[in-house]
Amino acid sequence: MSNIPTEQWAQVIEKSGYSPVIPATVYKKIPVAKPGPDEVLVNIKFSGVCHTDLHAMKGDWPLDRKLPLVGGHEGVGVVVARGDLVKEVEIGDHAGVKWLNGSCLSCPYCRQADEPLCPDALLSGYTVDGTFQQYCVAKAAHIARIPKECDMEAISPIMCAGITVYKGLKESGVRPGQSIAIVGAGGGLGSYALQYAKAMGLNTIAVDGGDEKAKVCKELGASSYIDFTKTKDIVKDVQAATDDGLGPHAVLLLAVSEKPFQQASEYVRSKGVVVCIALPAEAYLKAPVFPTVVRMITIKGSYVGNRQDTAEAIEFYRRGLIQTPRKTVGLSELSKIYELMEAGKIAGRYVVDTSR
Ligand code: 8ID
Ligand code: ZN
Repeated sequence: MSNIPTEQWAQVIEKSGYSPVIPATVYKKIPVAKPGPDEVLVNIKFSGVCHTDLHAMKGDWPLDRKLPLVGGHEGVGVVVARGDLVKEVEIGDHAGVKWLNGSCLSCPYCRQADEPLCPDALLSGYTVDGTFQQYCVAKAAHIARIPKECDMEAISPIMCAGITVYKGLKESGVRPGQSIAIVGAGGGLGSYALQYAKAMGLNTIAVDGGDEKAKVCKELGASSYIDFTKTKDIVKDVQAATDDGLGPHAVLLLAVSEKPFQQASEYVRSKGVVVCIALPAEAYLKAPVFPTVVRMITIKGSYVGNRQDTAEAIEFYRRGLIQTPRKTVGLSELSKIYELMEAGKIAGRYVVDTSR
């Protein structure tokens, strides 16, 4: 433990809200926490910035979080200390700290590997301090194992964005050769969804807005791109993008906007599956009963992933099937990222480097 400092740089949310003029997150020095008996301390090198972190800062979800709070849940670094009960993680291992920081491992959900549903789940950067600091504590059982050959900067957003869309694709039940609409495809989750879907042999219909998002989506292998800001009839356009014109077999909803949640059940193919992943504040799902019934549509939620999903999503990356289109800045510049995110101007992901 001798090389571990007692103080470190962190971005701390001190109050709720959001204003580009007076950012709610403050870059300052705070004490380094000590890991408990079943925990590890990870020297975070890089962390992706997820739209969830912006929700946490604004406090716009119906879920309480701690304050003051260190946000962030896509952190990757090196294990520098471990509690007495930890046997399976070595000092020097590379590890990822995910949204699911810990769970009880004994409730009916945990026993069946639905750990994200654990009523006592600890959430990084929400109910416990997260990865926008240089040293982060996490439950040893839940850290992601990062192969040493993987670049820590590029793999960091897999810890949430990658795992979440990988799990969402599994939940959609689509099979190779089928088609999927990815709504919000040019954003953080979307840019991974396009790649995992392509690696699984799916045709992808990317939906997002603007030319920069179009470019990223095409580069990541989207079969077609529909600009929601330009289309006159999104239902017709999405359906027309499928080979037989009947619509995609599934839809992944990744856009932080209520409207697509109303539209998806209209353009998904009969017997298709709409997977809700984005969490726009105060939004409602609405679908007309008659066509939903007679077209046998499934609408479901999907929430991060379990430890096995994590290992699988990382393995796709390790095999070279997934890239991270990204911009990297210092941790000190976090508020600038929130401004761009709020304006919907981020194509791919922003990553922060905790050393600057
Ligand atoms: O486990 C989960 N369910 C989970 C995990 C991680 C993140 C859920 N999330 C949630 C986040 O909290 C957030 O609400 O998923 C949402 C998306 O996160 P993100 O990918 O990190 O956000 P982003 O990078 O800002 O991308 C959002 C994209 O949506 C597009 C934007 O242009 C942007 O590219 N978009 C919007 I806003 N409205 C759109 C619309 N009407 C749209 N794209 C198509 N149609
Ligand atoms: Zn996230």
